Amino acid sequence: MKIGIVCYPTFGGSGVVATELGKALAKNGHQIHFITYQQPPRLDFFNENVFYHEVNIPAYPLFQYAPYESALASEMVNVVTNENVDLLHVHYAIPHASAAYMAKMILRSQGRNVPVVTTLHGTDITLVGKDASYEPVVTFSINESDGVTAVSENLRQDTYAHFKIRRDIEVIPNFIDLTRFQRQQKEHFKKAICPNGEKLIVHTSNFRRVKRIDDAVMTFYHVQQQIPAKLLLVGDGPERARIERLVRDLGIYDQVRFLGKLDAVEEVLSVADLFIMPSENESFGLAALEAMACEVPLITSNAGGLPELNVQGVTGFMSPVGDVADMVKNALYVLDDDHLLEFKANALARAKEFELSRILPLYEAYYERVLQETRSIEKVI
Ligand code: GMT
Repeated sequence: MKIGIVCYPTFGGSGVVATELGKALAKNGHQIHFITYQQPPRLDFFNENVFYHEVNIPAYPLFQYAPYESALASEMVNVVTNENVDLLHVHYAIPHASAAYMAKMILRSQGRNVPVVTTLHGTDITLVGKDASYEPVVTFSINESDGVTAVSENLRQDTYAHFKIRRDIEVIPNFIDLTRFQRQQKEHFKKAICPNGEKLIVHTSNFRRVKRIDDAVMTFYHVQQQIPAKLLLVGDGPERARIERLVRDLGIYDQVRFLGKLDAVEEVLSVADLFIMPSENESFGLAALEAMACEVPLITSNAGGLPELNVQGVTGFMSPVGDVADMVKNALYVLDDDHLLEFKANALARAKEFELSRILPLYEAYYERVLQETRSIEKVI
């Protein structure tokens, strides 16, 4: 198949899923055309089946806001036409699904039918998409997609609850490449950060409010009062300065390290004892899955799709959003040497259920189904 993939070229979950999916499809012999405004961070290698098309947005003094959606739709039309693309797969509804609809209509006017698959990732539905400024466009473009997937059952249900959706949504969860995400021998790194055998807690995110990093810090604050511990915060974003102030005000700056955006996050996860994700909402929690693959148990909230990943009392624990006292209690239980090894093994076993080789065929089968449906509709017309 020749597939056009549209995504945000960022370290964020949807961009990572789209890029890793494209790479895996290319390895399976499909021809993949990435269409983005910048080279995605994980697309830094050569593969004969991977192509990259940059969306060019010419500057013009009249534009206070550059018309990205139009430029993206035009690039989709060009790529489909020039490269004979069979199907477009857009990740994150806003504005990719509506740009894809526009491209589809232009192509149809030229006698070419190209189906569009939209994958909903989370904030495009739960946070941004619901806003009245976007809602009609999101509803329309989901309904007009030829296939729609969501990364968890919870996100699927949320989409039906918040938008008037007339079509089926297929759940295809996030996946993990266990050849990359696996526990590595990084003892020198662990010794440097935890020279006295402290327990190491890690949080990774894009430092947005929805991640409730205060709760991660407050949980750590209480944990380190009871056992020697360190906290690593990986990632960057709008909350960084505020969280740094909180850490200073609590007097724990020496025990907390801000590592910024890291590409090789698996190296940090390899030395972690516990991963903390107290999010207000989390459609799936790819960062938590990456931690589990590196044998790190979880302390998470029970928001969104997290109960579909974190098995209560087995791979870690879930607490109600904002219940720091419960997270402290659970973290101390998991970090206890009598329990830690079992939780680590359970985390890895659960991660294996989301191995790339299990999830990739679901996407391939879904593409086939959508293509067949499009062909049979064409025959009727
Ligand atoms: O975590 C983020 O805020 C980034 C966001 C994105 O859209 O890039 O991640 C979302 O998509 C990921 C991949 O499907 C999911 O694993 C994350 O749970 C989801 N984030 C939220 O729902 C907050």
